[in-house]
Amino acid sequence: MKKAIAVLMVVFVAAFFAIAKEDKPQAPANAAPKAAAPAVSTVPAPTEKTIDLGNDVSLTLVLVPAGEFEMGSPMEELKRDGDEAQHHIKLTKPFYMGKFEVTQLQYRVIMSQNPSKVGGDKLPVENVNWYEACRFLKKLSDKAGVKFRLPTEAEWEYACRAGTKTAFNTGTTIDSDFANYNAKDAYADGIIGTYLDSVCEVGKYKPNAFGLYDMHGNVWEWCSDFYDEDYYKVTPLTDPNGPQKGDGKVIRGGAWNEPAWKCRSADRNHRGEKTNQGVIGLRVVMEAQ
Ligand SMILES: [Ca+2]
Ligand SMILES: [Ca+2]
Repeated sequence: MKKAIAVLMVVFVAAFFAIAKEDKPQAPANAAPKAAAPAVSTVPAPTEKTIDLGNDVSLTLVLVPAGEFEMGSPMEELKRDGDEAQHHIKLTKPFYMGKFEVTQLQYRVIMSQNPSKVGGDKLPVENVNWYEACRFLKKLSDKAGVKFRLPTEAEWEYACRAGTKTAFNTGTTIDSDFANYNAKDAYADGIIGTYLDSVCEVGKYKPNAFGLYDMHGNVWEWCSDFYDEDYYKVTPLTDPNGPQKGDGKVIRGGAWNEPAWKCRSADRNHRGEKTNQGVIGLRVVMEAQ
């Protein structure tokens, strides 16, 4: 009798497991093996990067995304120049750009000297010619172990506009609450403002939508491109980097002594590579890794 019960229990337990096994959902015979999900980062790319220059000095950069924009100015823009014909440009690579103009402190820590006419650690370095700017960038690259360079003219304007299409990244006009320029005359529907008559500390005014300061005014900023007034007629529409030769190098953004119209996003200006002036400085670009 005991033996019969034991046999029954074995049969019962075996049947139970057989049923349980059948209840378990089975993968269809023809199902493909499940592919591993691609790694999706939920952490947004950093929008700022800070580079240590030693001696407690650092350099902060802002990530400028790849994108497209209308480079140049529309025909109706007040006081535009003939070299600003509007055309659609595509920049295929994001890049990091100096949040501020290069300061005298940053320049000195890399070059062990300061050429500026008006001294001050937080003032932008000025009175640097194009070759000196490039030497600074080379030494900075060697020190940081990353490539620094000047912006191309297209990168500069794209960064300045930060998505805006108006004469300034502040709108159809600008005033002395927004930038350091010669505000003795009003531009378009703007107002007459305070003229500081001097360079000022970087970062004093509000940044643009990319987080870049002083793109309008304070000091002109060297670009890597040669200047040619007709370049926009022949420019490649993707990642342009200027003509092969030209009348000096491009400077952008206007300066503390310039009227508003010379500080417009689209305004182009140029100087010989060996020109040192107290109104010209630079801003760095670091290639996004
Ligand atoms: Ca500037
Ligand atoms: Ca111009």
